[in-house]
Amino acid sequence: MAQIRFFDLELNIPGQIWSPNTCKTRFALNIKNISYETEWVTFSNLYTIIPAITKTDKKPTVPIIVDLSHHNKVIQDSWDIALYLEENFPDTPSLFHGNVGLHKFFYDYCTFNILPILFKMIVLSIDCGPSQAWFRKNNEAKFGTTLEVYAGDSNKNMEALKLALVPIYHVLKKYPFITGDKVGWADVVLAAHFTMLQELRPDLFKLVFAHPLLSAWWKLTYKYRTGNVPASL
Ligand SMILES: N[C@@H](CCC(=O)N[C@@H](CS)C(=O)NCC(=O)O)C(=O)O
Repeated sequence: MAQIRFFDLELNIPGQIWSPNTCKTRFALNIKNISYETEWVTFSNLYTIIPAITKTDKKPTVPIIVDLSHHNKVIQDSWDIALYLEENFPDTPSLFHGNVGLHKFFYDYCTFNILPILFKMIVLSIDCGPSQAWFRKNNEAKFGTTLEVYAGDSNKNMEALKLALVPIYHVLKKYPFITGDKVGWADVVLAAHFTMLQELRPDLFKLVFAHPLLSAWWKLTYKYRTGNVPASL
């Protein structure tokens, strides 16, 4: 039996791994070699499925996990899940390597400086089937404008992304991983965000990952993103 039940978000392609927040939990579980089973929810049904499990009045979001190996404990939010896994699975590879504050800083850096640009790049490519009208209405209310206006100018988005990636290139010039010599939470965060771009705008992903430092790092993180070692290794 799996140790963890993990709730992920499905668009219109069953089993497509794309969501930047749920990928953080998926990749963290992969790094830690913790076994898990995936339950898929959609933008429409997460509002009924998730509160029935979390039993809180917190806004329903994914990821959540149910820890089947620790009395079905339920945790919501990718950051809280990472902290929980680190504390409750101490014999597995570390996500933070003793520097949790630094990882929180990088997590926030990406959340505020990289994810919003990537979201603009993909927002018009999200196909969530029956939830499409809900997705548009919900996000247009959140952004206070149409999705088309929010998406903005693609050249400007690309320039902004290049600028936001500068400190990351500086790290990757010296170290194989963002975390340093070992993979860690910082790599999880960036890989999760770029998985969204790869799945929803592969053309833009190709352009960004033409950079040799990023493409070398992407190959190194393959097994943590997929839970597999590539056949060529
Ligand atoms: N801070 C949360 C954010 C979770 C989040 O916003 N998840 C999105 C999916 S990527 C979601 O559940 N959205 C549902 C909605 O906005 O209604 C985390 O890191 O887990």
